[in-house]
Amino acid sequence: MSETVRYSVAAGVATITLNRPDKYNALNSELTAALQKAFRNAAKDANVRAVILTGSGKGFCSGQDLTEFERIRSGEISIGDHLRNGYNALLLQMLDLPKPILGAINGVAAGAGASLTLGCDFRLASEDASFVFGAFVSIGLVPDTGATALLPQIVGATRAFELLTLNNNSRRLSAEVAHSWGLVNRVTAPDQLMGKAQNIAEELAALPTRAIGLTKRALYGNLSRAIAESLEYEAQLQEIAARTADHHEGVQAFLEKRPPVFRGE
Ligand code: LHQ
Repeated sequence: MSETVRYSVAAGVATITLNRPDKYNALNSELTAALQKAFRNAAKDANVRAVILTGSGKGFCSGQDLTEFERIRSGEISIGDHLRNGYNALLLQMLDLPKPILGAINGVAAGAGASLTLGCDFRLASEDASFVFGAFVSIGLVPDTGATALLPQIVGATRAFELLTLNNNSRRLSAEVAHSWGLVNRVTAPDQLMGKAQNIAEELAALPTRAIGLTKRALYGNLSRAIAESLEYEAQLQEIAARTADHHEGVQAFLEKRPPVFRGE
């Protein structure tokens, strides 16, 4: 398996680790494909009865790798298809996996990285973790990877709008507030994160796996058509947003390490 994702199994628990620590585990095409493969492996291995998703280093996942955007901006890759084949397929894979997924959120989760935490069934956050749901809008894009469907369900529409617009890098949502808003199940000391994640995952793995899979279907199955529709709608809207001058400015500003100047164009 690709080095951009580490995969290991212990005591019925598969641990999938995003592994581009110098980029805060930004998602490039290789990493997204490797993640899809890891979830396929976890799905078909009968010895795996629970999954942990975590990140290596200081970040959980910083979303789309913005250095890869050049290929999207040049038109070499369609942003809608990039979402459909990459992130949307991955999120549906997570929601459809008939085994529990525990997100062990070790650091900052931004953009599609924050959306991936919503695809987990149980979120355990380190005290060092934080969320940047406004990362999409900060680069002139529409929230994607299911954030527009899942976030309002978890925190309510009022908080979802605020998070998806004003929750930028300088106004990160801390693990503590995320906990009080019901966005994460538990918060723990950083050095205890992986031990606690393994303990909870083993507890989940020891439960009747079929019943857990069916519980996931009951929880998300009714929503899955709505979520699939939302994912497709996000992809269509993203194609529009990606053509705006503000999006180009947002990405350019990040790459040049300067604040963006948006003109509403
Ligand atoms: C990065 C990234 C990154 C590359 C940190 N890329 N290098 C998907 C597909 C298609 C279309 C559209 O949409 C999407 C969904 C999306 O995910 S759109 C949103 C994409 N993500 C972002 O815009 C987040 C950009 N990153 C940030 O805002 C910050 O880096 C965060 C808040 C993640 C962390 O901030 P800091 O703690 O201040 O760390 P840093 O900014 O210094 O980042 C550490 C390193 O990681 C740094 O590299 P360097 O070589 O300078 O040390 C960053 O350049 C790199 N990095 N995110 N997404």
